[in-house]
Formats: sequence, C-alpha cells, structure tokens
Amino acid sequence: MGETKELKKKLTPAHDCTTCEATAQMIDKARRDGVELVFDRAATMKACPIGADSACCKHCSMGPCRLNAKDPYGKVGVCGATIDTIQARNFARMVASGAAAHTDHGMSILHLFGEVVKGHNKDYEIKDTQKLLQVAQTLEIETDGRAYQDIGLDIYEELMKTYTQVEGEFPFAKAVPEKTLETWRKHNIVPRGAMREIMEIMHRTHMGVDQDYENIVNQCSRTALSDGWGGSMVATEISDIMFGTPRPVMAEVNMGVLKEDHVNIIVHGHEPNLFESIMVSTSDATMVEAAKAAGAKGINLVGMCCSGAEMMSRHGVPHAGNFMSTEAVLVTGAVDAMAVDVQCIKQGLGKVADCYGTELFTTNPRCHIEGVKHIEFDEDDPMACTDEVVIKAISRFKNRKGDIQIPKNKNVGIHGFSKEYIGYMLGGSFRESYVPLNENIINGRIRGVAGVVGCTQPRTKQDYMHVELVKELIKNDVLVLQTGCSQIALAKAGLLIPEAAHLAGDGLAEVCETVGMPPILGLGSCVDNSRILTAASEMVRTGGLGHSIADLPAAGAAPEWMSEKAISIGHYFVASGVYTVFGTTFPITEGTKFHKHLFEELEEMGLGKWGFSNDPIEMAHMMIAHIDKKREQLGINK
Ligand code: CUV
Ligand code: SF4
Repeated sequence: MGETKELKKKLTPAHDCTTCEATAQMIDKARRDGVELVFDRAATMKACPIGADSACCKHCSMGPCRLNAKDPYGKVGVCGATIDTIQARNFARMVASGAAAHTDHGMSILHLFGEVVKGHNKDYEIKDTQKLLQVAQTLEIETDGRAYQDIGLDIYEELMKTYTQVEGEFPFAKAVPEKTLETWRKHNIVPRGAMREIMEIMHRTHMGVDQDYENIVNQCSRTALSDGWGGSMVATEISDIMFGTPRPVMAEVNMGVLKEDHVNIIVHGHEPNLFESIMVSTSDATMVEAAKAAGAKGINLVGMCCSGAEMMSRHGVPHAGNFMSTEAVLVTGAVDAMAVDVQCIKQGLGKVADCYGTELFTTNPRCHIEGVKHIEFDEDDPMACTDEVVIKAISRFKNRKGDIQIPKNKNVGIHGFSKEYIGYMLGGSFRESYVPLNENIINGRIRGVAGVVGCTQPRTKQDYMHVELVKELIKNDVLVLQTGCSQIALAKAGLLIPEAAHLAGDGLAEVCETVGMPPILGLGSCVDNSRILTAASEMVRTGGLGHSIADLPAAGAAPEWMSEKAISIGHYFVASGVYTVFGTTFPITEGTKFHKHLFEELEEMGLGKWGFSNDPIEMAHMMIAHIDKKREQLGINK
C-alpha cells in the first residue's frame, strides 16, 4: 500500500507525458488497471548524469572510468584516455550500431531481391520497372534491350558491394553530387563497404587504438555515410522496385483506426516484407470468412512505427501511432494480435500484452523476446508465419475478455511523397523536374527545405517538439520533409493535408495552393531518410543552388530522438553537408574539443555540423538562420 502511494507520487500526469490525446487516455486507463507503461518507468528510472554527458568509458576492465563533466580536463581514464577520446569512442559505437541496424535491414531486402531475380522466390516480384531502370541508370548498368530480370541481377550484384566491398568506393557514390563527393574524397570518408566500415569502428574504438577524436569522427562519417547512401538507400530503392514507389495516398492515423467489431492486427517494426505478406493473409477470402465465423465484421490490419509509416506511405494502410504509443495502444484491449520484427520493439510490450490478452509474436530470427511466442518469418514460405498470426488473432477475438476502450482520435492525411513524386508534382503533368522547386527557392517563395524526422521518447512530452517545430518552420516559409515517428506526430496533429497551407507563410502557402500540396510532405520510414538525400542531390543537380549539398538552404532535425539509429542518421546528414539539430538530449560534454569539432569544425571542413536545442521555437530559428546564411552565400536573399 505504502509502496503504491510512493509510486503514484512519482508518476507524471498523463497530459505532461504526451500531447497525443489518445495516448494520454490510455496512460490513465493503464494506471487505473495497475499496468506500468514506458512513461512510468522513465519517471522512476532517472537518467545517469555521467552517461548522459558521455563522460564514462567501459571499454576495458581497468575501468569502468568516470570523468567529471563539470571539470572535463581535470581527470583522465586509467589508460590515460581523455574526455575527448572517451566521448568520441562512445559516439562512434552509437554510429556503428545504428548503421548496422539499417545495413542489416537493407542487406535482407537486397538478399530477397536477389532470390526474386534469380527466380528462386515466387512470393515477391519486380513491381516497379520504371524504378528498376532508374536505379540501373544511376549505377551505370546497361538497360537497352535487356530483360528486367537480367538488369535486376546486375543491380543485385552491384548493390551487394554496398555491404561486402573491402576496397574502393561504394556503389551509390555515383548518386552523390560531384562536389560533395570531392569533399568526401579529400577527407578520405568515401565508404568502401558497410561491413568493413562498421568493423573498423569497432576495432578503432577498442581499448588502446584510435585516441584522436578527430580521426575517430572521420571514421564515424565514413560509417554513417555507408548507412545513409548505402544500407538505407538500398533498402528504399529495392523496396520501391519490389513493392512500388510511393505516390500520394490518403491514410488514417491514431488509435481511432482500431475497430471494436473487427479482428485488429498490428504490425510494428521496420522491414516491409513481413507487412507485405500479412497484407496478403488478411485479405485472403478464407481468413476473412473465418473472422466472420468468429463474429467479427472483418480483419483490420494496422501499422505502427517505421514499417507502419512505410506501408502507410506506400499503400495507405492505417497507422495507430508512433514509438511512444506502442504499449499504450495495447491498453485499449482491442488489439487481438501484434506481430513485431526488428528495432524499437520495447521488451515492456510483453508484460502489457499479457495484461490485456493481446497475442504478441516476434517473427525475426534477430529479435526474440524472453517469454514471447516466436513464429519465424521465412521469406521462402511467408504465409506460414503470417497466416498463423491471423488465425491466432481471430481466435483471440472470439475469446475477448475484459472491457474494450478505443480512443476516438483519428486523423486523415496525405502520405507517400517519394523524391520521384516531388519532381512530378512540381514539374507539372508528364514531366519530372526539380526546376520549379529550385525556382521557388531562388525567388524566395520557399525560403528553404527542412527534414524533420526521428523518434519520440519519454524524457520529453511526446510529439510536442515535433509539432511546434514544424509549425514554426512552415510559418517561416520552410518546406518540411518528414519520415518516421515525426511524420506520425504531425499526421496525428492533422497537419499532413493541403489545408495546412493556411499555417504557412505567404510564399510557401502560395506554392502549396498552386500545386495543391501540403506544406509538410510525409516520405515514409527511417530508411526513407535516404529519399531526402536523393531529393537534395536532385536540387543540386538541377542548378542555381550551389554545387554541393552543403550549399543548399536546408537543415535537418530530430527533436525527440532516442535510438542509436538516429545518431547514425544525424551524422550521415552532417557528413553529407546538412546542419542537423537534435533535441531532448545529446551524448556530449559541453565545452570540450570534441563538442567544438562536431558543432563547429566539421562545417569548416566543408561538411555540415551538429546543433542542439531543447526549445522547438529556438530550434526552428537556428535552422532558419542557417538557411538564411546559405541564401546569403548563394546571393539569393532578398
Ligand atoms: Ni525507424 S528509430 S522510434 S521506429 S523514428 Fe520511430 Fe522509426 Fe525512431 Fe524507432
Ligand atoms: Fe578506463 Fe581507458 Fe579502460 Fe576506458 S579504456 S575503461 S578509459 S582504462
């Protein structure tokens, strides 16, 4: 009893945890039900202050060593490592882990593509031949008079080098604007192959190897670039070829997409193949019949997190919420099954699913959770897994116990703005062209472009910074591109619609109204951040805005980031030439040489640089000031 009171005292009121009304409702319900969620665990688990400053090292057993962030140069580790070495090594390992996640994801998709073009796998196919030809051209693969299958085989073999190549420049170096590539060559940061780069980071950050923070950061850049222009870009391009390049599609978001009288199935994770296959299972006539026989009106398939964002952008599949809502959605009691694959899958889901009788399944050999049932997804027999998930969901529907409470919140928005479609939309009918976009930037109607991306997390109020930051940016005529959990935050705020132009400045509003587009464009999942890179390259190639990505009036932000993947993404944007601002927290000790290197010196080297702010309005104006500085340098500031 005393203990419960103690716990209650520490809990943060639901509306201070999140600005998402549906999630707040479920936080309150969970508390009434005595179920603990991520928000409550965050309140009782104070972040370690030394770790938060990245001032500790446990790379060998002479330590772990803790330095004092208030007096960073007052002490060194047992081996003599300085604060700069320790921070750079910690940062590098975050980059390595994040890049590994995207790389492993991309390599899986590419492997599947290989099986398809070799004729070994008949469950998937080449769906978008246009995209196939376009990727072949980028890679300088001959297309004239050749069968799609053969071209595909060459693409497969060439792109495999993204991962396995040991020497030389990686394949998508061919997609990089010439001057940006020159800068990379000058600093020796053109990736060879992702596996080599990640291995080298792990080696160099071992005790007693690389102890020069600048040299470590160089390898961070090379590794992060092998994610952005490598692992992630391959995942995006190959998924487009196999599943179709997104074009705008209406989709519903938030927990109101759950239907009390339907069998509700959520897929949460990152790889599109599981989701594509479960779509086939849930629309199968015998499954729908079985659901009806169990008393349901039908089967309702819904996404969450990144694979959800990808499927929403590609097919208009409804989306139930971002990372901070994955446990909360189970509190509705309406989720009959949740199937997860990899990344951002909280172990806490297991307990919450148990409490509400949701069938939770892991499906990927890389991601088991103790106590959670595993049904392995095999690409050579995908329906075996996805059919079983659906059958389990139907039987849970039949045996639903306990009350069901689905928040009514639901918003409709437009998603699926691929780099190709942006060119098509602005270029006018039948032509794809970035000329009108560049013209509108040069004439000042559009001040610049911002990518706002990344996670939500419990150390800050869910969705708040995303929404306020993006509103401030469009108000100042900055066109916003979005991916991942950030895109879902804005979609839930009802702003991914053309009518949001009334919140935009006059110039941006005019462009949006003429074209009929929203001022905020949703691109998809985290690996689809590569679409921002290819769009930026297109802007450079089109002309009038300088010669490298670093010249563009553009900036990026991840205001509520939490994952190591976000650090890899942030750093590949920085290495590509983009000023990138993070919020909530940053793993660094201020006033150190390492800090100065990331936040200032990288820009002097011709790359981008890092920034940090905890206030969304300040963050917006840091980005706008940078955009204006670039406009000034281009001589296009009015
Ligand atoms: Ni890959 S990495 S919380 S699901 S955006 Fe969402 Fe996105 Fe961050 Fe994870
Ligand atoms: Fe300490 Fe150096 Fe070992 Fe790190 S590598 S734990 S700083 S002795």
